[in-house]
This record gives sequence, C-alpha cells and structure tokens, in this order.
Amino acid sequence: MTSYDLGTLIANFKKKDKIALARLITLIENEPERAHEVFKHFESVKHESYIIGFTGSPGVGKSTLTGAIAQKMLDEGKSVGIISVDPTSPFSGGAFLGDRVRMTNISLHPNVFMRSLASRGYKGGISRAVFDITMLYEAFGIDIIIIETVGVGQAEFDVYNLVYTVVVILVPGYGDVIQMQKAGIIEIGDIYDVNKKDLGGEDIAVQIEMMLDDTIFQSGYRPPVVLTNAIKGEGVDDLLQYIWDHKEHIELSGTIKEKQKNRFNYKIKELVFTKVEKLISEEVLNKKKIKEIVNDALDNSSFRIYDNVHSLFEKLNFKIEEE
Ligand SMILES: Nc1nc2c(ncn2[C@@H]2O[C@H](COP(=O)(O)OP(=O)(O)OP(=O)(O)O)[C@@H](O)[C@H]2O)c(=O)[nH]1
Ligand SMILES: [Mg+2]
Repeated sequence: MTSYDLGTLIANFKKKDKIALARLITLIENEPERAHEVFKHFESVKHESYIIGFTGSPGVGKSTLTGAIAQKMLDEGKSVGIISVDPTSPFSGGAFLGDRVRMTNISLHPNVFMRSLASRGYKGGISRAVFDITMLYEAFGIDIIIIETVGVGQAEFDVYNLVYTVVVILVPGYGDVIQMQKAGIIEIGDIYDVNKKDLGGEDIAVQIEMMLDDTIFQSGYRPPVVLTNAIKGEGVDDLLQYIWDHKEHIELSGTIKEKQKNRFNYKIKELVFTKVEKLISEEVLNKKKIKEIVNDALDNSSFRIYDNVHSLFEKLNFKIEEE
C-alpha cells in the first residue's frame, strides 16, 4: 500500500490535488494506524467544514437529493465533499459507480469530491472510516461535507454523532411514522424531507407534523418538514434553506460547540480503545502467564480463570501521570 511516498502525497494534497486526496483516503481506510503520521502535517490548519447527514431507507432518493443539493451549494460557490455509506455493496467500487450514475451532473465538477464506502469490513468500523475521511476533507479545505447513510443499524447511528445537521428522508407509502419512531430514527432528525412528492406524500408530512406537535423542543428549534422531488429539483431550494437555518440556529445557540465536543470525545475514545487493545494483545495476551492460566484451568479447575485473570490485571499499572 505504501507505493506512494507519503511526503509527496501530502505536498500534492496541499496543492489541492484531488488525486492525492483520493490516495490519502485510501491509505487511511486501509491503514488507520498511520493516521497520526498523516494528520501531523495539518496541525497548523484551522479549517472547519460543515457536516450534514442524509439518512433514510434504501431507495428513498438520498443520492439524487445529495446530487441536487450539492449542485446548489456549488452554485453558491462552496466546495462539497460527499461520503456515501452503502450497506449493500460488498466493496466500495460498486457503490461508487452506482452513485456516480445518480450524481452525473456534479461528479466531474472541480469543487466536488465523492467517496463511497461499503459499510462492512473496516478496521474500527464504518464510523471510524467516515470520521477519518471527514478529517481529510476538512484538511483539504472543503466547505460542506454530506454523509449519506441508510438509516438502520448501529453503524449508521454512530454516524449521527459525527454530523451537525441530520436530514431524515422519507417517501410516500414507506411504512408509517410509528415504524420509524420505533426504530428511533424519528428523534434524530433536524429536518424531515418527504421525497418523491410526485407520488404523494402530504399524508406523511402531516403525520410527521403531528408527531412533532407532541414533542417538546427545549432549544426552541422545531424541525421543519419539506416535500421534494429530487429528480425535478422541486423543493430543493427550501430544503437547502432549512439546512442553512439549522446551521445558523446551532451556531447562535452554541449547540455546535457541544456537537464538536461530542465528535472529538467520540474519536478520542475510539483512538484510545484501539491503542489499548493493541497494548493488551502485545503486553498481556502473548505472555507466558496466559498459558499458565489456561493450563491451570485444565489441570485444576476451570473456575480458577476468573480470579487468575483478575489478579493478572491487579499487577498492571495503567496510569497517565498528570502534573
Ligand atoms: N418519482 C421519483 N423518483 C425519485 C425521486 N428521487 C429519486 N427518485 C428515484 O428513486 C430511485 C432511488 O434513488 P437514489 O437516489 O438512488 O436513492 P438512495 O436513497 O440513494 O438509494 P440507496 O443509496 O440505494 O439506498 C432512483 O431510481 C431515482 O431516480 C423523486 O423525487 N421522485
Ligand atoms: Mg444512494
């Protein structure tokens, strides 16, 4: 994987070379343990991207809508980085091609970058990979990042911890709002988009509004509901406006700082766990002592493993000296 010299890659990346960005993403996807080598080069950068999540069941129109919204953002002079998490694709290449077909208008634009990930098979999980890619997009100086996820499963829920505005996308006839409520999806939306309005959707919008009527919003912000036709671009301006409104709301109320703290805590925990796991494997699991505990269990009593492992850890001295 180290067929490219890291120094050259970073130098090209800093010159805004999209190929260098793509290669660094691949490097970090495959070798997350090298992330510190990469990000060391950006410690003087203070650029922050605004991160938006688009979530909804398969086929609701997430990619089409992402394409339409991204086009509007480009028209406003912003650069856009897209990350599509595709749970069905066994490898990212397939997802990328599929989404590129749906985002043909924008995929060749110089200020757009796209990446698709299969949601399985990443060291540290999908949210680890997604987080690291958002960091590379930020380092690259991208203004807006859109993360497209299918709204099921823990991995996707983790992604909500990484974004500032969550757009939940529904379509006419798709189940009912109660079903979504059960899945916990309904609580996480900052904006609700009922897409495919050419097929109806008023009833769904009414159901969501009713549900929102029953919810108390401490922050004073009530999530709006918008109807769109992503193919024709209808309602997309409204959706975009709601995104900017939410951004403004969280910036003015200071909520964005909390969300950023959340992001950092989440990442730090993941980095620490990864390090500790490695340390434990090297320092503990490979030790002779473990074999002794196993043999002791075989020779004497299986019940001894609990106390033996407990005693082993009593001898470990994990401490960070704080002055
Ligand atoms: N009628 C109608 N079809 C739409 C609309 N938006 C998207 N579609 C179609 O719905 C299908 C799925 O759209 P995608 O954008 O791929 O949906 P997705 O949610 O990204 O799908 P996955 O990534 O596979 O989960 C495509 O055939 C789109 O052309 C809309 O507003 N109206
Ligand atoms: Mg899609």
